[in-house]
Amino acid sequence: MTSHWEEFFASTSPPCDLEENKKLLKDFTNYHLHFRRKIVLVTSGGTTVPLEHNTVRFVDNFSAGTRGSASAEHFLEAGYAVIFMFRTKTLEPFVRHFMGQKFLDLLEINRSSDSTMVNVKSENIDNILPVLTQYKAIQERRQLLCLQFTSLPEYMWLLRAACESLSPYGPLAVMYLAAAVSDFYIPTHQMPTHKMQSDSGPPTISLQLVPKMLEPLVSLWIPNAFVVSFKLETDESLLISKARGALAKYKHKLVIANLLQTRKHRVVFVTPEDTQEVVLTEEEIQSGIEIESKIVLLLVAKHDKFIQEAV
Ligand code: 9Z3
Repeated sequence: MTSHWEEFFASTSPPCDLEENKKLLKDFTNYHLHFRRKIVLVTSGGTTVPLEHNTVRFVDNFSAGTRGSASAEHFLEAGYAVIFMFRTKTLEPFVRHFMGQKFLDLLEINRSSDSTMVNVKSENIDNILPVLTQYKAIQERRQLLCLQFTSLPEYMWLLRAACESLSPYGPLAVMYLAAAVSDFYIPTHQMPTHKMQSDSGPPTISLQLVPKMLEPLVSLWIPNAFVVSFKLETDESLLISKARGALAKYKHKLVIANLLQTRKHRVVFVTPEDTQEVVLTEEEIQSGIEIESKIVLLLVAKHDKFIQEAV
């Protein structure tokens, strides 16, 4: 019997850039495997679910990409090779520090008789230099690969391809699944080809459940990796029980549970045995500390223990 996730792939065309991304993944993972470096796949941002094949409208999943992009930076700092798989136009490592600033306003033109230079205005140098220095060092070490998705099918195909490339790492690989993935979608054969017309009256849209990819991911695609999924709720009373439910169902290592309203200063690490809160104090928030620095620090310790136990 074919399972729901197999049906999903059988009935959904791969994205047109999949082969190109597979090649980037292969090159990146082969390169770092040679050094036996720890590696992490960070997924970030939300998926869209198209309502028409020629997509004019779609349903979107909430996520700014803060969790993913900030965590990616902290994994890089901890020496990991990082595959950052993110929703187009959400936050990216390093670049995120300059969001909300007008790029052209950071620069100035200096003309002299024999040359024209574009420079960073002196008042911006202190902000840009530390980030740029880190970014250049990461580029030099080829430590970061960024890959983009937008729709749910693009995310699914890319996730499976990433798992294929990462599986030779065994326990050295961490799957850090912070992307907000849609739970509902319209299967290909039920989706209209063209833009829905308003003169046909209000549409009735029937969404189906998305097969949970965590199931084949943990049991088949990358069974020896350290898999960490995120659970997002808005109702505190459901948070821990839903996280425990996911652990029982998919048999992975750890769920990081968070509430939409408090996600920037409180998460809970949930394992089958216990729960552990990670919180920022008021002083830490005021001094600009990000909760992702604490999350990644704790995770790296857990991952190291996991690697030791696996050998
Ligand atoms: C999360 O819970 C992330 O922490 C957030 C981060 C999306 C809340 P931001 O990008 O937000 O910093 O604005 N991600 C997982 C969300 C999710 O869809 N989880 C599924 C679930 O809860 C499991 S795959 O059922």
